[in-house]
Amino acid sequence: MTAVENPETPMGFGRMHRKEDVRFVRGKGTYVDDVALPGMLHGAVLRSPHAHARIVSIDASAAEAHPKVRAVVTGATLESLNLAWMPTLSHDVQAVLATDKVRFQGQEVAFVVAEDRYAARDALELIDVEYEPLPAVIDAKKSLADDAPVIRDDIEGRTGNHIFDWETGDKEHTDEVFAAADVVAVQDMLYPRVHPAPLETCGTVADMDPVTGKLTVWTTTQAPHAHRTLYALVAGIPEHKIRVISPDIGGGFGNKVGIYPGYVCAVVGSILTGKPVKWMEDRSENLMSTSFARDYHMHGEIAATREGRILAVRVKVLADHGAFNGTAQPTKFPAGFFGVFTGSYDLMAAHCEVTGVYTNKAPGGVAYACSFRITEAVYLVERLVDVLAYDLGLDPAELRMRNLLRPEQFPYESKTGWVYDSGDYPATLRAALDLADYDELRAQQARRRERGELMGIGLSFFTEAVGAGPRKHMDILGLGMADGAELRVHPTGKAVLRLSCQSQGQGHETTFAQIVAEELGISPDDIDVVHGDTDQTPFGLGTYGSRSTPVSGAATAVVARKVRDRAKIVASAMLEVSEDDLEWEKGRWFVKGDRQAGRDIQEIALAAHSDLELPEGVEGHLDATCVYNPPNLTYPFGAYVCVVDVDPGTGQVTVRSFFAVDDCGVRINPMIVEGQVHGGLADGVGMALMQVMAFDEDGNHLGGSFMDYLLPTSLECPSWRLGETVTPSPHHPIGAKGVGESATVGSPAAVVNAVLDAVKPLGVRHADMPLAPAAVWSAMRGNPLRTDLAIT
Ligand code: MCN
Ligand code: CUN
Repeated sequence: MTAVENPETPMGFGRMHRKEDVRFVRGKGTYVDDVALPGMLHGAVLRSPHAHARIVSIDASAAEAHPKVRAVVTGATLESLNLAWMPTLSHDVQAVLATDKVRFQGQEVAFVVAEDRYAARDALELIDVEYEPLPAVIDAKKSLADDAPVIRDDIEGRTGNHIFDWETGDKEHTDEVFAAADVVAVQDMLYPRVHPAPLETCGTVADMDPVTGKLTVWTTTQAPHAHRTLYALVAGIPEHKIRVISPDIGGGFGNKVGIYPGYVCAVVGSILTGKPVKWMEDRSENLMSTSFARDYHMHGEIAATREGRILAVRVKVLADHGAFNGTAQPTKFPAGFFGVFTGSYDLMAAHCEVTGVYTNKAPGGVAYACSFRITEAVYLVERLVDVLAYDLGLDPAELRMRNLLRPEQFPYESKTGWVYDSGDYPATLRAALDLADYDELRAQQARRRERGELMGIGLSFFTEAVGAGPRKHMDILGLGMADGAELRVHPTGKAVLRLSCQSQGQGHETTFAQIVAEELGISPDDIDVVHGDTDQTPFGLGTYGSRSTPVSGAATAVVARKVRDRAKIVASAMLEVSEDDLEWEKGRWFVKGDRQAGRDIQEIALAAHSDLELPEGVEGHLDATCVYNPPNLTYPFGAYVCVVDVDPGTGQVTVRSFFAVDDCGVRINPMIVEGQVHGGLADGVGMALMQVMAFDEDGNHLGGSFMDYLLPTSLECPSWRLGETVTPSPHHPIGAKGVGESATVGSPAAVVNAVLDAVKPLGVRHADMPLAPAAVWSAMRGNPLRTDLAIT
């Protein structure tokens, strides 16, 4: 890790300690669970023990009779309030509390509101639910069988588990290119179901004021405004009577984008009792029932010439969406951003088909530091390139170098219609190979192989698409993807910036202040960033798909520039010169040719609040607002090299070193960017080597605790070695691209490629994640495992 070179606050971009850490390192953050209101009650959720069962009856009378219980909410209660079903962010509907059937293990069946958390939990035991178990569909591959039980029989006319077919690219042309190609490499691969597992689980404190009719909801959400709109639409509460507050968040990683039944139940509990109600899930509940990611069964094919010129990629995907997530993203793109599966290469043709299916698992396919399916897309193409290298007997670095997009091709429209904004890919790959001393690593590998040691070197090159974004790509609830920013400079030159995005640990209070500092020359220490409160911030769709810098960051730069323009008018009045005679240098306007004659931003701010006479039609004060509607996504990219050692006896993988060169355009705070990359690389090691949400045949969830669902720790991670290249985004006001999910997206393929490179002498061409010792050991013996069903 690079040390913080400049601990002093920079007047703009550069390394600086995170402002929010002053409270975090002292344990002074305020999380949802820290919210305590007078008279507050506590909720607990009763969950289904079955993956698939008909509900015969629910008898809550004993629970209701518990002296500390204030209310028991069931699906029937919700039906009477017209709240039994809620829309998911992906245009499907989910039962808030099951009424007819339970459709995954852990599904919400009833909600108890009691005087304390313990009583609420105890009372759950008193609810008598009679179930009639049904066969469960766990394997996506079996969900389409004629005799598979229909999971979503609540949807009229539904006779099977097939949800959608989606395709992109030119099938005919792709097939032609494949038919004429010298070489076609084919590989089936699974990106198993994983869970974001943030440190803080999900929860809500709901407070419906019976007098004013105002509902205040403290909740763990990455998108407070989207949640408010959804509450308004579903519950019929006027939007101005809802305040969603997302206080400090202990990690989101996509887990806190959606709305969960527990949130709605807390709101209903507060409406029914007239008291504030807190619901906080525990770890097992979080792991069992909240948003999952991946679960993509991919069949990939790559066509090339004998010399290693890649011509085309063809893909078929079976996407397991669990029980309630009809589409991963908007109806336009039911496979999310999987369309970027052409990766970073100059292809002639590409085509993919995705089939989505329901299974008896928690709603899946949403998010985990993923940019909505780009993780799967990058993994697929980066594995295919390695498989091709294996078949052709070529060095994977050389094969990538020959086929990467060239700088003069940007802006580049991919064969599936994505317009990559900027990049110099060969330079970034070269930087990573140099950083890793690639040739020396290969020489060392050859020496070790002679000694019977299994050392592997794995590469990946990824292109991300972040900053949703134009409606062409994405919308939620029919809303666009513009985000607002408001900037107010106080009379003494201190400022407050209000944003619609929400930090879950990314350091927004620091970096967004740095953007204003860069534009206006006000110290970041003098700028407060307000977010996470719908009453205090402008509308916008929040933080996911690494969109804060691409969208809210752009809004921040634009709003600061508007303030600068206003400051110019004030300065011209102060200096009694024409605006045309003024020139800006960071923090002040001065008279061209006379640097002494100028006014700094603090003087201007004071004057703007005084009785200074301004030109006709110009208002006083120094404020501005901006709604930024991004013209395109931003496309960060990077090249990763991973080095592993595999124990020939046990299949245990040790990640010896990892070299990562990321290009996210202009870096606002390089220290924070590096932190984001470190976290994402750890995620990648976790997914490649140990994380999987497995199920047994009956749909029992086998990952309900961190004893079973394994997360990487510092012991499994090497000391990351980072490099950078900087290719600004041409359409972003400060040239920045998002970076929050880059390393999670890009690194799993590098780790898997490294492990497979290590066991290549044994003839292993592919094995599925997670490459836990049993999986590697089995692959080494020619007997690959189906990891999502076999490993716990
Ligand atoms: N940044 C920068 N220069 C750039 C790009 C980004 O200094 N060129 C800074 C940003 O200003 C911000 C941070 O890096 O402080 C991440 O920025 P960005 O890439 O815009 O991503 P978001 O802020 O929108 O964060 C979302 C992204 C997502 S979608 C997931 S999932 C994820 C991630 O961020 N979840 C995280 N990183 C996380 N980090 C932490 N600690 N916790 C999570 O839950
Ligand atoms: Cu895809 S996880 Mo992040 O977008 O919140």
